Amino acid sequence: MVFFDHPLPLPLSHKCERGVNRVINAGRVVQPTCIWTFSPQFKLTSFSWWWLSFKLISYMVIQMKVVVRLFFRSIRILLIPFMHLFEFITTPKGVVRSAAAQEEVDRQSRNLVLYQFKTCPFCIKVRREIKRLSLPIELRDAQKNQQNRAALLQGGGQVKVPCLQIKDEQGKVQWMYESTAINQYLHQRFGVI
Ligand SMILES: N[C@@H](CCC(=O)N[C@@H](CS)C(=O)NCC(=O)O)C(=O)O
Repeated sequence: MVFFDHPLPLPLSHKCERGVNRVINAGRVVQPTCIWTFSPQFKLTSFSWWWLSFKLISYMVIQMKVVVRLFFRSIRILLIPFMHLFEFITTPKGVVRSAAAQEEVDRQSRNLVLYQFKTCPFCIKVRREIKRLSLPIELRDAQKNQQNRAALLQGGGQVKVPCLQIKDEQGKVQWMYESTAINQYLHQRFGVI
C-alpha cells in the first residue's frame, strides 16, 4: 500500500482512510490529517471530480484575468505619450468673449467640476470642448486620487469618467455622466453662436 500526504483539502478527504496518526513517508514520520491511498477502498466520487475540475478552472480563470489586466495596463502605459500628443494637436483655440461676458462665464464655471482620467479618450473629448469654449472648469483626477474617486462614487454612484459635477445657484448638486451629454450641456450653456 502506498501512503503519501494528502495534497488536497476536503471534500476529497471524506473518502480517505482515517484513524492513523503516524505514517512513515519516504523515511520521515509525518502527522497526516488524512491519508490518501491507492487501496481498493479509495475511489474518487464523481462529485470530487467535478469539484476538482471546478477548482482547476477557477484557478486558470483567475490567472488569465491577471494576464489580461497586465496586458491592457501595459498597452495603456505605452499609449500615454501618444494620447497627450493627440490631445495637444487636436485641442482648438478657445473662443474669445468680451471681458464682461468672460467674467460671467468664469463665475458660472466655478460651480462646475470635471472628474476625469488623464488618458481617457472620452475625457480628452470633453477637455477639448472645455478648452474650445474657454471655460475655467476645475479638473479632478479620479484615477490616482483616492479622495476624488471616493467623492465621485459617493456623489455620482459610479466610478466612471468623464463626469461633470454641476452645482446650481441653490447649491443643489447634479452629476452628469457620458461625454456626449456633457459636451451638449456645455455647448448649450456656454456656446457662442
Ligand atoms: N460612454 C462613456 C464611456 C466612458 C468610459 O468608458 N470611461 C471609462 C474610462 S475611458 C471609465 O470610466 N471606466 C471605469 C474605470 O476605469 O474604472 C462616455 O462617453 O463618457
